[in-house]
Amino acid sequence: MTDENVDLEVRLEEQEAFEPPESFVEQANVSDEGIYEEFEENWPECWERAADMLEWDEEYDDVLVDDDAPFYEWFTGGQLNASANCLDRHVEAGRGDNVAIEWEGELGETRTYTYDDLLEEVEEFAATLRDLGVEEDDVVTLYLPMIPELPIAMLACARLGAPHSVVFAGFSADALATRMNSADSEYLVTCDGYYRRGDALDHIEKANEGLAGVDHEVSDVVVVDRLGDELEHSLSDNQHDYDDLVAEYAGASVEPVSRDAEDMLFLMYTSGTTGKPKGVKHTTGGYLSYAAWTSHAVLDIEADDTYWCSADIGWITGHSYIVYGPLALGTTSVMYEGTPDYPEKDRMWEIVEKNDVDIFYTAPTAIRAFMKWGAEYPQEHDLSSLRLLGTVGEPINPRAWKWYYKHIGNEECPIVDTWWQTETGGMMITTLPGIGTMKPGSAGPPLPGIDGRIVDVDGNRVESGNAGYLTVDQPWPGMLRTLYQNDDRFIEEYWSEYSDPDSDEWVYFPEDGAKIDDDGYITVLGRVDDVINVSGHRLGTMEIESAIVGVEGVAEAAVVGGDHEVKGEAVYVYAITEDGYEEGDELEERVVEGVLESIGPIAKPEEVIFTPELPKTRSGKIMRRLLEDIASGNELGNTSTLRNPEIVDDIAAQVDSD
Ligand code: 6R9
Repeated sequence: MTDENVDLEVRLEEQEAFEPPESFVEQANVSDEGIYEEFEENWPECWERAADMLEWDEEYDDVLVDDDAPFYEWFTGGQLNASANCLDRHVEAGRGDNVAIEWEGELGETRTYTYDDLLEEVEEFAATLRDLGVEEDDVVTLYLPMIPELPIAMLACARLGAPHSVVFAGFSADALATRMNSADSEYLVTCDGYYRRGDALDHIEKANEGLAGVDHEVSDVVVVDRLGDELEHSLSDNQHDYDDLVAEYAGASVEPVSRDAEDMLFLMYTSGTTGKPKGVKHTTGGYLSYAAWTSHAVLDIEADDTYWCSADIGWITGHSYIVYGPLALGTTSVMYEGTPDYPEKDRMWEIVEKNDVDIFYTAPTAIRAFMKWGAEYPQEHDLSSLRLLGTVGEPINPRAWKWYYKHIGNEECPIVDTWWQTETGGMMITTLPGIGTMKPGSAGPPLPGIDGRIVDVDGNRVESGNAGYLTVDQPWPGMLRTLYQNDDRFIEEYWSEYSDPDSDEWVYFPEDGAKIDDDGYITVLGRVDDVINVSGHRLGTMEIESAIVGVEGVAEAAVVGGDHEVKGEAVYVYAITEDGYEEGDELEERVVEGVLESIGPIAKPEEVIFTPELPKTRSGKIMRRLLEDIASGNELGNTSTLRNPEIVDDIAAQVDSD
């Protein structure tokens, strides 16, 4: 490094606050600080600003109805269609030639869909689905990787008023079956396979295996042919080839179905405290307006931008910020099929350069990987088109933040560190890029209109400088409405901790710990429930545990998250063998296999530690914190409350020796 560079590194390392550059502020969608006060004073009417981002078939009567809290309703009486908002209105406004989706396959092939093209194919596929019998309110499951047919299918469902339930393609057959069963879903859209690091992966086999586990009749399955001759597959009687169907309906037009604002737009399953994934229900009016508003205010997206969110559409981030938010604003959304280091470690930067990407949104785990690979990869490319950077999914450590700021943003792009969840539908805590000072590591203040607080166990606000629990004390349009067909669990999971039902006070509890500073900036510390966050993906420890205790030879298991340099957290398994079974490689392999089968590769254990006992409190609870500390190599705290303190040293010694 030159002296100049060393100085720069030192300066950056010491700097704790960063101002958005003037050039950014001048053009920002939101740059008036008064917006915070304006929202506070006009709450809930302030949310009309979000609803105004959309085109309504029927104007709404009320912004918020809270008669039956926490079952809040937004924009009641209003009617709209999400696909019409993402497509038709841009075409009608003469912007049909604008590129909607710029898709890049892993092997380098590209597909460009203008808004005209996208509308055409969405209508064709909607006609197909309708002809197969899909009706309003039928849940259609989409088990597809990052290919254009995924957003096309989502928008085709939205056009018909049929909620979609996207299952991440990396999830296992079991996970697919569980989700289809839970949603009583009778339709599936999937594909033959896709590419990962240049290899053709069989996907249809997994889909078929999943279908075999569905407990009701599945009427139709549509299969996209992604791999062509690369993978021979046969279709059974109720399975149809996507291209054949769409060709049959070439040029079809399908009127978008007007949906009530509160009608379900989609279901998204996510991990929670128990072993069973939760079906988070999002609605048409509130969700879409919130996704559009936050895309406008936080991501600063404008119609003539090229915007790239590198998440997978199988997660909420992809739903809100690859598909619905950006397309509602009429922008160009880049979609990349593959892995960031294929064929080389500069793939992301090559895509940014080639497409003149203006705004880039990714996860801290990706940034840590880029950092590890080295600054020479981004340096090979001209990244000067970038105007704004964002992160989501997990806390970002200040070092990674600064690396991103310097090596990707060239110290010219603000960074928005956005805290939110599947359940919140869109961003909740982050600086506004044209207004707020940025503090690396801290997400920032709650967005205008969002009443985020940090409280102690009794629900009282903590003094600044202290840690506590994050709560949201007022509803917002993008919030989940319930857990699918399980209102009780909805109340129990999110509204039981800090609410006071007797006085009709409802407080949303996201299950995150956080601290707050003098300026009201919130640093999110991580989950306080049994959810771990591996590379920004939410996994329930109970889900993984139940997969492991299903493995022959395992008597008991505890799963915890341990620190990991790139993934943030990694899965550590502590397992007790059944009598008559031997600890060792063979059983370890079967444990790993069991996890892969029931969840998928994202949950793959980093380490399996066999132990004769698990550390337990006197009341018999597994001391997870202790197991986490062992996995992370931390100092072990007081173990005197344990029933079996001696076991801790035994386990720790084993982890050290591995
Ligand atoms: C969008 C998404 C939600 C959980 C959430 C929290 C963690 C997300 C974060 C963050 C710190 C951020 N999380 N963004 N933690 N800083 N900027 O990731 O949804 O998959 O439901 O995960 O992720 O723990 O509770 P989801």
